[in-house]
Amino acid sequence: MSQPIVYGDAISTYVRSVRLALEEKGVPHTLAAVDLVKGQHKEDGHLVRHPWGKMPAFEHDGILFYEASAILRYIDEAFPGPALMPSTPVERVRVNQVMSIVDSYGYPASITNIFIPRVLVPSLGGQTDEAQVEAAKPQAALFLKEIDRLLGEASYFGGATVSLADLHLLPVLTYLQATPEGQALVAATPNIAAWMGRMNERSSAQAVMPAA
Ligand SMILES: N[C@@H](CCC(=O)N[C@@H](CS)C(=O)NCC(=O)O)C(=O)O
Repeated sequence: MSQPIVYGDAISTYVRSVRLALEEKGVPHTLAAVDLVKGQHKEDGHLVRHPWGKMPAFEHDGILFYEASAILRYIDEAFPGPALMPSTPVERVRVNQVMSIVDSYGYPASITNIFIPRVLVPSLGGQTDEAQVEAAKPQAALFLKEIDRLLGEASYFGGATVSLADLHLLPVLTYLQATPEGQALVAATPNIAAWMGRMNERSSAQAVMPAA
């Protein structure tokens, strides 16, 4: 089996989720840099990998595909190492539900509408769109409330061991928590705050998200 290639930028949440899964499985991989800030994901070289001009794209054993949740499930199934999906239908539906919540509601509220205007835009010399951030706050609060409810008292979203849901969620919450709005939301959900502490102690998180 050849070493997989992740095409993307190390700062991207979805790239991070894929690399976290590879680390959890103990799979060495290559990160082929596609610079997000420079917009290389919109250039022809990357559009052949991902026609929507997003990241990550993933290559393994001569096949090339994209969509982070599909890549995550592939990694879990194609490589040996600890299973990242739980074994019972009830646990599996929880994992799939959380992954879908991240994609449909969590990422747009937390990253597109809070982290990017609050942190990324100013870091590049621009100004935060306060109305954009303000409008996203109720959705971000609902996101935290729901994932808190879904985690409950469990250690991880799939139960006793780390799952794809945990790896899909961690990079998004890490960036959300880097904003004052997100910090307040995480602090108000102690189970999620404790889960983040557990996740950040993992060697996978330390390898992929060194600043976390
Ligand atoms: N549906 C895609 C979304 C990927 C995505 O939105 N990636 C972000 C980086 S975290 C991106 O490429 N943003 C650049 C853009 O939207 O122009 C997936 O699940 O892989």
